[in-house]
Amino acid sequence: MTSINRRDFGIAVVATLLLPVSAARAEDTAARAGDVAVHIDNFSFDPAQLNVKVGTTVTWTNRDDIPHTVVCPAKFRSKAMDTDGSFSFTFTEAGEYKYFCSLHPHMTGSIKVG
Ligand SMILES: [Cu+2]
Repeated sequence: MTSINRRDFGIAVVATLLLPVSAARAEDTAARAGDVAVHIDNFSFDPAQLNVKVGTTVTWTNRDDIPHTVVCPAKFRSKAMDTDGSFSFTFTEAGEYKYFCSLHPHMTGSIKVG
């Protein structure tokens, strides 16, 4: 009896803990003021084009198993990011920011800030 109750309680706790995590993942790619994610996957930026508001922080995360960088000349430059490595930049000025991977220059993306 006691063990069954304890098991039910355990499942309820796990379910409660999982809920906020899956909700956060669903919003991962949505444009949120202050925090936007770009994933690097299969030699491309996803999304490659983004519109964000001034003050937004964009975080790039490398999901490939080889290193990539994020470079916007005279604006920002990441170090080589290994798998699951990330780089963040906060856009404080309006404009169009074109960037690329310095290791694979055919990988390009752009962010419009306004
Ligand atoms: Cu690259």
